[in-house]
Amino acid sequence: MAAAMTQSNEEPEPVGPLPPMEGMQFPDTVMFGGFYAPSRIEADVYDLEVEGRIPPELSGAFYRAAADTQYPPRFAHDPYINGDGMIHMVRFENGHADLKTRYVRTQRFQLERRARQALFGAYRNPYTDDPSVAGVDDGNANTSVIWHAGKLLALKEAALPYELDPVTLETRGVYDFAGQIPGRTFCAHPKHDPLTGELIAFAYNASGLPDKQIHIHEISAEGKVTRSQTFEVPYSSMVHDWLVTREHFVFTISPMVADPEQLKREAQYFVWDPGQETYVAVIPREQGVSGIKWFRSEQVMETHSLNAWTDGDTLVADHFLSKSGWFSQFPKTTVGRLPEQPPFLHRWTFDLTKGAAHWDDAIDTYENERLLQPPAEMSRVDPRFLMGRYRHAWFGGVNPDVPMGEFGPMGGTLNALLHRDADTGAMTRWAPGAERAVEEPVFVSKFADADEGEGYLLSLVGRMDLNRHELVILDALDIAAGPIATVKIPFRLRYGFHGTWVPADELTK
Ligand code: V55
Ligand code: FE
Repeated sequence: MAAAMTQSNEEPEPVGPLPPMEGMQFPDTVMFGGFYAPSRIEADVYDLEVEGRIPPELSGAFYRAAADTQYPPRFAHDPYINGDGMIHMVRFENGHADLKTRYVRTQRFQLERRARQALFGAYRNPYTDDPSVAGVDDGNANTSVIWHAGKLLALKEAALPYELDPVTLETRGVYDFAGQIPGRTFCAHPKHDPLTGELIAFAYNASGLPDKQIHIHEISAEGKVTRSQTFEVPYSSMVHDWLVTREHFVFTISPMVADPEQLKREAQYFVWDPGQETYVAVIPREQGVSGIKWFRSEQVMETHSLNAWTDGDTLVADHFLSKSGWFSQFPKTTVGRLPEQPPFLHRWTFDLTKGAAHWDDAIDTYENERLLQPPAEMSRVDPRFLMGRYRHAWFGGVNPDVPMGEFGPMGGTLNALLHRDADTGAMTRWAPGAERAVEEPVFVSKFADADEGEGYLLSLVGRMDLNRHELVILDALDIAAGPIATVKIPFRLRYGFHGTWVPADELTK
């Protein structure tokens, strides 16, 4: 594998001393220009302008994490995901909406601000950092925001979480679960078990460099780590997301690979290696890693999961798969620069009487169905129905009336919101129109014991036509009717990734 990885059609960027900083100018590239340019605006705007009427019972806060690069990067191919964590919060109260945007004061952010320039080099590559920051954690808290055990946490899979004040967004510091978590990383996609209130998480490359271990952490509703386990994977893969059912954990190990030796020679952390296989690990929650079963897949990367459930010996996994992984973020591949392959919504159905104890013995033994022909990504289910059989799902998709751009993890070309009803197979769509893009939606139920899906769908919308953003509120079971309310944000944010909703009564506890 390592030998194959050194063949590249593109000149690698070597590791070495950082180039001198050439003024305060972001690169003239797609990722750093136009509507994708860093925003860097920390703002408080009270009583945002609203078109329509915000439902008065919508009371709480919408949070979203974005990567908003503070200083021009030191490497030309700096991926979007290397940007500094910026949190977008819209607080709803009695039909009013207030906006707050704040950078997470990570160690990295503060050191760079003091130096007035980037000191950390390539994504996750410590050999490219300025010597003045040697050994300093490079966490940038830019991928997701969750609420657990009364704490608001900003997440990054390459580091530990940062805790924030949920009202002021002030940074409280690195949160290591009071020392209960071994290792230097957490994940951006932990799952809340709606029945137990537990937070179920994993961590890969927890040594801080590419390695072949994955940790699984079970954290109680009160924030106590009740179990941490470790298992081995065939190679060091990017494991961005996963699936959790009431009975199983499911990991997809895909050819987005990292090599600790290569990092000493080349700047880029991940490489798509088409010579590598995709493997799937299914682990029983109760028994733990000793009950692991390996399956083999066609060559894909799970870009994000949607939901999964176990029914006896059958496990159904709905997730988004791409045949190229995230090339656009990590352009050097062993086959040169290929166009990014879009993600599609697939359903894998496993027969759990099959599967092998070791990946070497794994064979293809599951069904694979594409649930939707056009590309899709960035989904939500009603969180009360996560890990079990569910009916309603919402996700970003494609507006057939507007030409589609290149796909990337910033979700920039997801220009419609889709609702899928698994019981009827019905699909409905709301598309905001040309030069507008949606983000991953958040679902808010109308009241505590509302039926599945009975609630609101909130999504940020990028208005490229007006160089600003807005937040739309849709009836989750009738998105085609269009927004109930549109909350206007008077400036452009940088596109975000994932976030959450916290009800007002939780915030004031
Ligand atoms: C993603 C985002 C990341 C990351 C890895 O959504 C994958 C894709 C914002 O950080 O580190
Ligand atoms: Fe993600």
